[in-house]
Amino acid sequence: MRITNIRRGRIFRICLCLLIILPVLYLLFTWSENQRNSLPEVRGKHAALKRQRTERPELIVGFGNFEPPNDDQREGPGEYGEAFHLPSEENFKGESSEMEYGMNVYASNKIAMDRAVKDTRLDECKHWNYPHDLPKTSVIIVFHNEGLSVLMRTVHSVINRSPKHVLQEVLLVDDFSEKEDLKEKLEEEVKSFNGLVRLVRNDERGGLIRTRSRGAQEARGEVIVFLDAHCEVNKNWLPPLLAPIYRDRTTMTVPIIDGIDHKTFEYRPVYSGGHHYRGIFEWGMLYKENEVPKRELKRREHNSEPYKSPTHAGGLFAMDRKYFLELGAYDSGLLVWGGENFELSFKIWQCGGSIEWVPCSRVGHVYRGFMPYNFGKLGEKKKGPLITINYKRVIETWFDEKYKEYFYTREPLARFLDMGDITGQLELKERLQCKSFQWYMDNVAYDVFDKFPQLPANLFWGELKSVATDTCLDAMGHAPPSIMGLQHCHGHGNNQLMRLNAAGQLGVGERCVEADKQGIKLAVCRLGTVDGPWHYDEKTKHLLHRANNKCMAQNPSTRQLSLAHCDVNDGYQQWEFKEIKPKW
Ligand code: UD2
Ligand code: MN
Repeated sequence: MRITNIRRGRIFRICLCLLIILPVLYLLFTWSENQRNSLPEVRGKHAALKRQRTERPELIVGFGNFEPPNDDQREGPGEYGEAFHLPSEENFKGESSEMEYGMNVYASNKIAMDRAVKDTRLDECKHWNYPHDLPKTSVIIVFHNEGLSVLMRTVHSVINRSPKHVLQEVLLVDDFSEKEDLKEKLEEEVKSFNGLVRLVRNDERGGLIRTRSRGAQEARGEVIVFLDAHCEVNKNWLPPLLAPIYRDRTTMTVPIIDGIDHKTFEYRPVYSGGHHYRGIFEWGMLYKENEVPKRELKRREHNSEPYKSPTHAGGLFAMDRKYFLELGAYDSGLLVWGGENFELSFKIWQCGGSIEWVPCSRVGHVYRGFMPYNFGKLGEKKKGPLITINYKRVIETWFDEKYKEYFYTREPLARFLDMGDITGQLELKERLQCKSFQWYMDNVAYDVFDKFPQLPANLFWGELKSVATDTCLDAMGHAPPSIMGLQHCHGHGNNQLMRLNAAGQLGVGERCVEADKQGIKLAVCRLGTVDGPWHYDEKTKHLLHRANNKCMAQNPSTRQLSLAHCDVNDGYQQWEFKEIKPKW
């Protein structure tokens, strides 16, 4: 085809125009992006700052760049985190709200939404400069049937104590609450923040684990921070959490949790004396804390700097949003509550990330007296204790074979539970080429064994039944130290399933059965030990306390348990282990 000169000229002009217009459009676009993302102070320099995230926090002589002024003189109930006691004529109302929420919401209603709290940080924390262009953050709060004033105090504290340019939004995710207060009233509250607070609601109960994953999907910030719905963040809590993520997007950061009293809303530190603690676990997968080993502390120059931790309590942490999603969010097979903290921790460490606890970021959390909600329909579908099912999923995915046995020795019931399908989880582990659990134990959680050594094999597991009275040794639902009793045998629950191990330890859950002059007791097992005083003789059916050379006996009239001189003819000294075989 021949192209005429006129046509050639036209094509040339079009090309020329495009050559001029396209770069101009590109420049306009990037300029507006920069405007959108940047602070007034760094505008212009922003292009250079954008991906060069090498800036480190810096300890300075004066106050740090995000350090807020002192709180003005404030007066009122609960100000500065003081305990608030209801007048006695209102105690009844307070107590009934405690029954409903597991905390005194009636008292909370009288405390200002934006009250001041005690600054519980190390003094040094006031003197850090943090990078100015910290990633925009969505604070996600999932809730189910929480008290409105407690929830809103969480929101107010976040908004008042976070740098404006960093806080993308507060995202509230309602996990199918039924409480009237959490309907229109909450919506009114949300509106008053002019878009900074967003509310989304589940169409059915998802449980906290799935609801958090949904929150992460919905969030718009580069970083997500999860908080429980009954928290108050402390001064300058956010920049120190974001700084490690800014440098390395595969770091999860965890604030130090302070306690808020569930009756008086007193705000007080849980840890004292400037010691640092970190999250670990025992082999039944109960969450524990341990003083940070010197080896870890020594990696840092200053005492207020973050340090590495094997795991975390679960509720409060910050993470790069995309990284959280790349790791598959939480295993969606985990139900409602429990174990998700381990799942995420193992996944992060084994698949190349890390967890840091941040001393300069403090957040108060109301530890409730009891769990005020049930697991709804989600709980009914499953046979057996749901939390143990979650643990089983997690350890079957992340533990090596040897370590799985540690778990089943401590929690024999778990062998019988149906954990559902974990192929998706195993595939993810494969795809991300995650390291072994042995690597994690050697390099990260090496202090676990000091506190919780490997348990010797169980000789028996099940109910411990009195031959004379057909009743079973029972922890009676009391917290240790407490007296053990006898109850009719029912073969389930945490109170009657006993383990006698090859080293003579008689255990119920994580507790140990011991004996002294007062009787047979449930005690906290001595940390770092796995042995015990008991020997079971299958012939005589005696449970011998070796140190005292006496046998466990039952008083025929009072039914009380004690140690007595061993007598082969005394039926009240005879015990049988009845193995449990749950049919699930
Ligand atoms: C701890 C964690 C919690 C979570 C849990 C284990 C802290 C301080 N708290 O228990 O965050 O990791 O261990 O799973 O580390 N919720 C729902 N749907 C539900 C149940 C709860 O949205 O079905 C909400 C609830 O309103 C609250 C949050 O999830 O905002 C955590 O629940 P919690 O406060 O009862 O858990 P907690 O603190 O006993
Ligand atoms: Mn909580």
